Amino acid sequence: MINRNHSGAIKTVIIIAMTVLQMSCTTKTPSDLSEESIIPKPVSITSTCDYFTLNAKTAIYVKGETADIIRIGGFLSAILKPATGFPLNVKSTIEAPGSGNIFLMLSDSAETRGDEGYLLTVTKKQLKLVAKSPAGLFRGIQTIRQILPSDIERDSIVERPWEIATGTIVDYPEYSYRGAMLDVARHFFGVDDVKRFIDFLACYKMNVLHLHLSDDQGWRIEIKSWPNLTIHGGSTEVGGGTGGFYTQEQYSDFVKYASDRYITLVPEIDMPGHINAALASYPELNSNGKATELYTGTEVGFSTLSTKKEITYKFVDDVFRELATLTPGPYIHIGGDESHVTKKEDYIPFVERVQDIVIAHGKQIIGWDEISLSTLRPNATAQFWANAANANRAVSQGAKILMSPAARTYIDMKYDSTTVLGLSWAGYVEIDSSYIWDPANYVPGIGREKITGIEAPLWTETITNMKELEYMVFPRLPGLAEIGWTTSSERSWEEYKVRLGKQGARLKAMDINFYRSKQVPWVE
Ligand code: IFG
Repeated sequence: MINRNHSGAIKTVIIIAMTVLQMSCTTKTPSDLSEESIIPKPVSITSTCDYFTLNAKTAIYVKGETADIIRIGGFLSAILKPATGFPLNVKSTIEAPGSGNIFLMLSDSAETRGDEGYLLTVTKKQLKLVAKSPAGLFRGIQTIRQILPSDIERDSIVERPWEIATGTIVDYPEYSYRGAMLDVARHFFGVDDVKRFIDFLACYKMNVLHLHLSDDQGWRIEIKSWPNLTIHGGSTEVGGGTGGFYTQEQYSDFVKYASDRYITLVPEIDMPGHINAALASYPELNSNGKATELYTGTEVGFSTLSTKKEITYKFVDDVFRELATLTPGPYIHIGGDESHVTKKEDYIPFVERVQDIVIAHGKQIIGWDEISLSTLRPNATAQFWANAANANRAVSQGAKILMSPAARTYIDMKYDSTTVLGLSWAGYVEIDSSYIWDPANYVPGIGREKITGIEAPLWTETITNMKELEYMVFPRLPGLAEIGWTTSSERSWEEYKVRLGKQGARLKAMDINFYRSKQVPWVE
């Protein structure tokens, strides 16, 4: 017999227990949306403890008939088809579809914040994705991928139920510039490799690909007014391999591939240093009128354009005119790093004149943080990589900062002393090191309001192919993408490493050769 005085208390305990159980979604199928491994971590997730089932009758309805929304529907269909084997036809509609379907639509409703925000609502009857812009829909599709079983990433049919936990996700990014850089100059990577790299960025909602297109060891983009830059300057690479280059047609192909994924391409022609490939291609660019030898080593800081020769500025103008025409994005990266043999009194006016040339061709400049030695033009961005004084000088001139601290974001750094690939001049960068930091307080004086975002450079002195690239990029890239997307107060290493570990099966299904760090509880 329960003592009457206690029955009320017991009733309360039972009600609380039921509520907790309901919230923890105890059924066996994937019915707790908040338990899914989504990277970057969304702003908010509410579970309703049921599940939506994808089946052969499911269609992807898009509201309206714009090319963007049709293409995005097709993109989702192309992701879901291989492993499910379902038709997943894309259909245009003006009103909400019937039960069992996917519905994508654009809306200005308050809940889909910003250019890349989205609202994902999954009920037993429908999966609905709403965004203010096509880019927001595309970012939301990456979340849909991640709340499906990791088998969805396989490229052949997997016979299994395709269930998605129900609930609501409201999401939008912290920073507007969330990117990675691929150095295709030290070792050349072909168009298909660049496209796979773009696929990786798309999966983790990154929106910028910075291509380091020229350096001492190679010139990788065809410039029609200076053809020998690629014919000769593109003919080798670190280690003496055959190198390679992109024709302007190939470059335009992956610019479109990137823009179809709402990824902006930022091309970099590094100058006045890191320029031996150009100096080897054209004697007239050298102060002594003699072409240098092609270089296949890994030293830096030994080359410079002849800042006092007028032909240098014709070269710069021709290169950036052609590159600006090929680049729909707002930025051109002028490099500016490690110009150790350019006198400071020559470097400063050179960088100022190059900025004016890029601006004359309708683009905004980004440069490595040394460019702040010069007077920066309006809308300039300095990419912080090693020198806090340079970054502060840039900010004092009103420039914005793109955060790429080498000790945190350089994914060419070895994980630890046993890593065969990579360099270690900035220290070892294990998974925790690349995750446990906040761009907004990493450099004293560089506050949140000065920062456009974050970028993870992959330098390729020691990286020669896609499998080696994947080993260095994963699993650090997802964490860096999360730092760009998820506000720092919502991030914690202890929680993230478990969520990352759950992506192990997904990375495996995508055939990504990732480093299985012992810091992460991998679930494969
Ligand atoms: N620093 C050089 C890169 C590359 C890198 C390798 C910058 C801006 C070291 N410049 O990083 O060319 O060699 O980690």
